[in-house]
Amino acid sequence: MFDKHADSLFILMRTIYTMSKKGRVMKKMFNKIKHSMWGGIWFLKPPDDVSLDGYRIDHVIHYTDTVITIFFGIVVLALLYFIIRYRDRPNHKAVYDRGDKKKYIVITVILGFLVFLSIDAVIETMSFKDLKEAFWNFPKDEDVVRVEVMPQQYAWNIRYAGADGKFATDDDIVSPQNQMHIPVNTPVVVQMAPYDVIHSFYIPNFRIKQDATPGMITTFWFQAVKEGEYEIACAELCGNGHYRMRGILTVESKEKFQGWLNELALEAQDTGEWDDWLSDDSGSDVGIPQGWGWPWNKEM
Ligand SMILES: [Cu+2]
Repeated sequence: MFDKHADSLFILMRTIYTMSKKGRVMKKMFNKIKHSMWGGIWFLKPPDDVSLDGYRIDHVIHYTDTVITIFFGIVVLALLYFIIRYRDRPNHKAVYDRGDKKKYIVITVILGFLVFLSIDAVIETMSFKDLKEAFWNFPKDEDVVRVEVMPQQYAWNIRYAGADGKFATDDDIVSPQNQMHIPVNTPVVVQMAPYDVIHSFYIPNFRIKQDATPGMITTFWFQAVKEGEYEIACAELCGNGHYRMRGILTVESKEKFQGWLNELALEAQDTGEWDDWLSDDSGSDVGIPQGWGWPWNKEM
């Protein structure tokens, strides 16, 4: 008799324990969802934004997410309403309706305009404002770091102007493949042209994604506000080795950046050949193009 009571007591305690544990797990899950929604209504936390103007892109995405979620909710509610309101039931006769009465046409046009004005028009306005104020508003001051980027199957080639400040000259500095360094709090202007096919220069932490199109030199700019190492990815499926196009963008102080450039310049003087110290790029079938680079396109 006592045993039986002990047993039920044990089962009860175990149940309470499991439930409380489950409760904690549920709470944890809930907190996680709440936390990830904090940055908008994304369920995944976006990468840290470490750029001057990345917040603009985030705003457009958050706005889009919010408005389309509202419209989605309205559509689902309307569907539910009509499903219940016009369901099949005794003594209910279905009536055929072409929906071409003036009233319906007016409602449809108004709804269409509502969608167009609250989604398309607003996003378009936000985007053009951002382009004008930031992304197409290239820095005019002298304190700018210029970089030439030439993606190829399957690596990133990065070039700096060197001491003379001019590209396509002997003192250009070419960094080891897939390694880009920039100074913090300084505008970086990039000119990019691919060696072979279409690639796309993507730095998620900066909200920058720019296609590299054969036959074109594309210019874009960004500015880092936080030091650190960030990922460069190719965002255009460019062939079998597409996944290998992973680069590292190092953001460091101006002094460190200058030091890194000087070191590369010295190394190049020692070997007399830019790409010698890349030849041990093990297992890579990347043929590094010789003598790439172009005089900086001032028109941009
Ligand atoms: Cu690529």
